[in-house]
Amino acid sequence: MSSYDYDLVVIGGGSGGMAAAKEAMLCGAKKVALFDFVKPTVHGTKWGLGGTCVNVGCIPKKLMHYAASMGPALHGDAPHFGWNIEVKGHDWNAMIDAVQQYVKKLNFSYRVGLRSKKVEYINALGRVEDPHTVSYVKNGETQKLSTKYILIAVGGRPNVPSEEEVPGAQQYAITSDDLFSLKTSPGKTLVVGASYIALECAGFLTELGYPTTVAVRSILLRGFDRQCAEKVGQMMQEMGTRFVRALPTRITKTTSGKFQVEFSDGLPTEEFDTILYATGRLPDTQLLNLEAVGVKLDDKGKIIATCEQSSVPSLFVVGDALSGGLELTPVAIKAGELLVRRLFAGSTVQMDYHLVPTAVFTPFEYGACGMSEEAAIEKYGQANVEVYLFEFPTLEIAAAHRAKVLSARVNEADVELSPNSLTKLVCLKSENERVLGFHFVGMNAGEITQGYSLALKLGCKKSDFDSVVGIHPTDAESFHSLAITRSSGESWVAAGGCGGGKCG
Ligand code: FAD
Ligand code: NA7
Repeated sequence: MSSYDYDLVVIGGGSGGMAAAKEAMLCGAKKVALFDFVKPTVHGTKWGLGGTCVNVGCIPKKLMHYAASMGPALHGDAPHFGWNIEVKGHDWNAMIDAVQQYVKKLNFSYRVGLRSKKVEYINALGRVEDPHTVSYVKNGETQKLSTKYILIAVGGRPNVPSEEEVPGAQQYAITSDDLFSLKTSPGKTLVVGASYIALECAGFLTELGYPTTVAVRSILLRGFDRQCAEKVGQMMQEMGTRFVRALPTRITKTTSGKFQVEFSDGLPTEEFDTILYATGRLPDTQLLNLEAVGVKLDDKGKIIATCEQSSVPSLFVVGDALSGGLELTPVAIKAGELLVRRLFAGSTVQMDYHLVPTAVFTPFEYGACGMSEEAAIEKYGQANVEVYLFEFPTLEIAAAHRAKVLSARVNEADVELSPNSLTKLVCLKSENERVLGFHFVGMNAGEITQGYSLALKLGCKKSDFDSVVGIHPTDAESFHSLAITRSSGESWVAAGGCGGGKCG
């Protein structure tokens, strides 16, 4: 008989925590409790069970990406192919209702999921008292639970510069935590930050028709392949997003309710309806009392762990709060499930954080698995890395003659978009061109990259790609006829042709 009230107490009911709690019950744990509590944003936004992904992350983001992608298709492509429809514009509130209704449905199903697995759900802030005790406050009274294991899965929250750094930012700016349930349409928007969250939000706001400016501190999509990151930026710019290399230095509210932004680098002061900060996220570990019980944290407050086990042996961590991890939902879920299988079902399988595929859901998506060209060269040397490239327009977009939105502003109406797809393989010469990095910028890059990540996991070579017959006409078939190397000095931009294919 266990001397503890619980086998496992999970703090945080997001992607990792929910998955681990339910899996623990399937693996033979007798009693599992899960805490989830959402601290409202400075604007009072809060949400239900399920954590960042379902409420203020992947799910509403992907739905808005989809909603937004209909804009260019309806305005540009549809009339070209004979559709006679009157598009009166976009109703922000209708979209928010649709998205939030779906999120609420998911919140409900997540509660049912916990109940059906007999996980006890406690809607309160959990705090670690000692390596085997978690406390919380209920009706003004402190309650304590004893447990064999504690799993921290508290995720993170957006980090906005302090009042000293950028006066007005904390008070007036919203973050992704507010955007997906915003009650009024954002209007003219300034997005600060150049990571995937910033670019995804700027991308869908632009496509929905809101004039959107991105304030970039240094480079786009740090950590990703540079050529692909620049391609994402180029396509966003052509579709109407404005990029400035300057940052807000002060934000004030005008009498008309707009926000006046003073900028660095000589950029003139400008008014916006909405300021969205997407300048990174910090782990939500401050209120957990972790250092007092001996848990080692890194300089961002993330938990340092080996195989998800912290410096306190009974305390584990998965998801965004893990130091050195990857801030992605499927990573949190898999790490949580594998961990509890080891704790309760005798498994020895560890989480593999390598070759994790990921996608950036910008208007033309970017999917990647493995190393960027820069990382490969840094590790293996320039002479040992070969890069195969092809840049081409998607068949349907080329046939629709989709025009640059940017061109309207510079009075060059009807200039067609540049080739919207970039196909790229980064290969290791000394291992028979083993593919180190798979990269695709284009339509449905998320779907395409998921499939190819299996090939990378299996250690595929460039010759394996060459041996596969493509599906015509698709963008993905371009991966099976890649012939132009960076070292050849030839242009990798298609001259004519039919999308990703080789015909013609
Ligand atoms: P979370 O899902 O963040 O859940 C943590 C939960 O713990 C929260 O509900 C929090 O309120 C609660 N909590 C915190 N402290 C306590 C406490 N003391 N007591 C009780 N409860 C507490 N990932 C992808 O894979 N694909 C995407 O497309 C994608 N898009 C994203 C878009 C945005 C805008 C954002 C912000 C993130 C996105 N992510 C995406 C990342 C993904 O959402 C996270 O990696 C994932 O949610 C992390 O899961 P987690 O379990 O670590 O924590
Ligand atoms: P990231 O990846 O840390 O990105 C933060 C972005 O915000 C990045 O573009 C930063 O520019 C920018 N930034 C950070 N601070 C500021 C300030 N003060 N002003 C302007 N711009 C700023 O965080 P995310 O949350 O977007 O991504 C989290 C994880 O997702 C990340 O770890 C990856 O695993 C994927 P910089 O490049 O630093 O100049």
